[in-house]
Amino acid sequence: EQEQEQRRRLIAAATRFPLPSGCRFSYGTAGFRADGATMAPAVCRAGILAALRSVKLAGAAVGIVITASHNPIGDNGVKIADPDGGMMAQHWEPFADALANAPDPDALLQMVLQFAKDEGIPLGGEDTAQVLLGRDTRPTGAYLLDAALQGINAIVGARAVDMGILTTPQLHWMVRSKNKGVMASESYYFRQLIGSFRRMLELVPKGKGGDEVAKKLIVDGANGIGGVKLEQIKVELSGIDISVRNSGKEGEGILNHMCGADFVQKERVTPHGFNPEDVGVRCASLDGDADRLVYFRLSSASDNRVDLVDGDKILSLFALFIREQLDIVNNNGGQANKSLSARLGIVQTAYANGASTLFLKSLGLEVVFTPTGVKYLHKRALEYDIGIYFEANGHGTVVFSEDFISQLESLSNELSSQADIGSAQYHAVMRLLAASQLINQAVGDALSGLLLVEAILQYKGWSFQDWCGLYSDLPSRQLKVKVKDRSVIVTTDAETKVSQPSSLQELIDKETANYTHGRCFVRPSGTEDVVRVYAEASTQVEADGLAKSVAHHVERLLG
Ligand code: G16
Repeated sequence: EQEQEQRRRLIAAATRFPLPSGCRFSYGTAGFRADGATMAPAVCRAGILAALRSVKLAGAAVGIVITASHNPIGDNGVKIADPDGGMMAQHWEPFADALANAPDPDALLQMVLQFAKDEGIPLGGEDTAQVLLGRDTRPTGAYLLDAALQGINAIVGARAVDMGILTTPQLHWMVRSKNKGVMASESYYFRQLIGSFRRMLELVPKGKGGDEVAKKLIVDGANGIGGVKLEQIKVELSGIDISVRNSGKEGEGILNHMCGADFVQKERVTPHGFNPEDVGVRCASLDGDADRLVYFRLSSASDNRVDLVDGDKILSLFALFIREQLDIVNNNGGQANKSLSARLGIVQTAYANGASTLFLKSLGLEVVFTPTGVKYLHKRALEYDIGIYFEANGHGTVVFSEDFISQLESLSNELSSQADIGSAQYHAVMRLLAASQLINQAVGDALSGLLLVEAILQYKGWSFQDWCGLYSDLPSRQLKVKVKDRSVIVTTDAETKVSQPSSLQELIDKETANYTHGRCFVRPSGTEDVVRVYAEASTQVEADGLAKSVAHHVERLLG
């Protein structure tokens, strides 16, 4: 009987959201994305998938976020979070693709039954799955939430919990918390952010920070959910004076349009809502679902260019801070039982500015590369005791291994029992502990990243200029090329080389050789229907020239 009920529900859900002919979904860099109005079949099926994933993992909570992040307001998308709060395990992506593209209800039913059999997923039980859902502020969000709920409910025994309108990282945090037995509520998330930020500020050495570091910060909320949440908590963030622009309030503007982290990082100009009075003030920009963060400063009142601090420089600031705390602990301690052993690793992608990689390596840090996509970087970062990863576009976080956190806890206990709580060593341990609580362990989170940046600037007594001047970015240019079928481009070596079509790589090499410090690569986007071209060279004119000539080859070869 349960089996019949299971079949009936799957057929009903698939019938309710039929796949239009000619429609093809692909689980890309960050899940399925397309025009929001066309997304319901994929979102419903993502609901089925998430519920199956939860059943497979013995009922652990799994997450669904309905968002198209930095993309235009008309787009929407869906991504699935695994029980640890990270992205869904990649070996389920082929099934995700197949399910999303199942041509009719019957094919979908057979596919699910076969997959369940192959994977040993017991269907038909009671209370076998739970899925937490969140969505951003897009107008198609409510409609797609309903599609996701119907997908989840198509699996017998699955329970859906709508967590409301959230930033993407909040939902990832909630999934992780739920499975760790911590309260998975927004108020708990805020309490953790506010509490650990306060502790970080209490640990700023006297004489540093203080009044030397400007407390004023203007945040561009991209007219998305991040600005809304920041408005909610900013009064409780003593120690900084935040004003939010593009906060998403009625009349302030359109989501991600002429504003937000992607716009500022790519265009390097002032976002909408800023004016000459803001020249010199430290500013930050979030994207539509607040999982990206970049900083900037208006250079002058006479034009709209900005000095940009991108993900690479945020990463560099975090790396310097963490390394410094480790050095304080280990140099002061001397005795083996009072030191910390930590493998610190940095993860970047091909988009990382070459100057940032040189800077990090000059500090003696280990730097590794992965393809684009948080799902790759995060996984690689988990291989270290402390893994710091960032994409240049502002996606990133710092992950601490459980073993390292235990080391910190036992060292802090030991030092406090020996009344060493005034020591520099104890303070450094406490700073690392507070940072590990502040920065989101599940995924890159613009709000927690912003608070960690602010706390570190105060700790170091640094101005925006001090930070920006860590190294000079090599001039770079990113272009998008529309082609007939972007999937014909296949890349290798963490996307630095094209393997198919092979003639394309030869052309890129030939062009690059014409430029001093030239570097260039192309890759198909996993979130938009375009091929991306990235070029770096010793002057802006050269970087532009290199990007343009390679874009031209892509256009010519792929139509
Ligand atoms: C997503 C991913 C990022 C990736 C970006 C662009 O960001 O989470 O890791 O860098 O897409 O990817 P692509 O170049 O493949 O289009 P977001 O902010 O849109 O979720």
